[in-house]
Amino acid sequence: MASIVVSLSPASMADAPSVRHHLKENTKVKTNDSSSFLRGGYGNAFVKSKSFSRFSMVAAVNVSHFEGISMAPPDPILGVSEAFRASTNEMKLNLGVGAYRTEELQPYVLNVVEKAEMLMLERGENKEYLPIEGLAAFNKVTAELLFGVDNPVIKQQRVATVQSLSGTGSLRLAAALIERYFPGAKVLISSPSWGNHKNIFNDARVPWSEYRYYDPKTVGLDFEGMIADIKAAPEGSFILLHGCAHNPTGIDPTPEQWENIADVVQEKNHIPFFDVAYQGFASGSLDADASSVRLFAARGMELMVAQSYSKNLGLYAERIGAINVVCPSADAAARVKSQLKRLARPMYSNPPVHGARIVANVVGEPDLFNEWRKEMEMMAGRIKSVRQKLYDSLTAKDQSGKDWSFILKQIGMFSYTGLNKSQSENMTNKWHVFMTKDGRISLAGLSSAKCEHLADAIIDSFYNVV
Ligand code: PLA
Repeated sequence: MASIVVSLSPASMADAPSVRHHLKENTKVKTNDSSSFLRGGYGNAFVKSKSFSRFSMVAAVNVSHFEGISMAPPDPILGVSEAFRASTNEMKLNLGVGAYRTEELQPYVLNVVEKAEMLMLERGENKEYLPIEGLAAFNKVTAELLFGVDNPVIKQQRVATVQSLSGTGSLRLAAALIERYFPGAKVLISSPSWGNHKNIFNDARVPWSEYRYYDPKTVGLDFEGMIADIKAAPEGSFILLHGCAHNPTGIDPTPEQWENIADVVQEKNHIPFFDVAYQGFASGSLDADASSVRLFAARGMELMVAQSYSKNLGLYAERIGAINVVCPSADAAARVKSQLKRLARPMYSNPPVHGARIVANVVGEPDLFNEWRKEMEMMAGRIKSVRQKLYDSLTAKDQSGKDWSFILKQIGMFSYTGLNKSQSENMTNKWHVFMTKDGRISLAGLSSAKCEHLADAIIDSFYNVV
């Protein structure tokens, strides 16, 4: 029910003592017709003003514009961190979001990042707006890091690179490009995938469907299903592929399987759309983790790649990444870039500079670059060692003979445990292991010291909860 406030301005009140007698200031008049307020585009509280001969009456609409908005559910991934922060239990462990922690379970700022920041301070750099496409030095090194400096797509200037708001913002910008220039084109997303992929395409009004990816029976890749679904997609679809360290499964195609995927994508005239959120973080090698993208580029295909520096440089909160579109010519790349800029301008105008300068310094300076590679190997190595330790603990504790070796076959910062929703809930409610409800755990948030506790929690949840 809406209410109307009728008020009189003091000046008119002075002129109209008899009216004042009947209408006190802020008299509320109730009405049922809330729809008329919405229909009429009543943007302000004071919406209607009528002049009478001796006074002017202003009717203020007191209906709330926001009261009717319902509570959104917590984000399936970032909501886990909120719940973790709210818990007071001493044993609590946050294996929800994919964020690297030290063995002491503390956030980690890379030494190279601190060094780059010192350099930036010494240079006394300013805080002027960046151009819409971002920092030129960043755009140059980020494309080179992805494709390799000597790649023909770089040499021939066929890549349109635009700095954007980390991986998510880069995907969103690409989604906007699809919506504008490929109306009706579908994006195919792996089943399962990083949960936010669907949100991004929904919000950009880009239709999507899923292709088979994970086979729970083998705890591996459903390669035949994947190929069949990519084949069955309408010609010219965008095929969203995780460049490395598939999230959430940790299962990547083999090099031969990548070749087969490229065959089908090419055959069907699809456009490969890579999400590269973990370059160098999956295997410890920047080149190995970019090999899927380079394999497609080497075939002369047009493709898109969203990049993120959240994980590999630990720049989560700096929101630094890029969208790269490989075009058939330098001219086409310039045009595509101009359109990406045109899409970015009304969305967020231009990207932040701090993270871009860090990346440009680290990737562009040989000493820092080498140090970065070592730190990345160290991070990837720590994740691999807790992966091994978790496996060892599970096999030592579980007397049933269950084969847990799938954990060792998975790549990257996550392990897809196979725990279902209620088992995952048991992990949190009983064992204080905070994780997403799809059974994914972030090994980057695990320490060696907590492996035994985690193994106990997994075994209990797996065998005692259905
Ligand atoms: N793409 C994939 C496959 C990701 O896993 C993530 C992050 C992103 C893109 C986006 O990251 P960015 O915007 O920070 O660059 N996924 C995290 C965090 C690590 C998240 O959900 O936002 C995850 O826990 O899955």
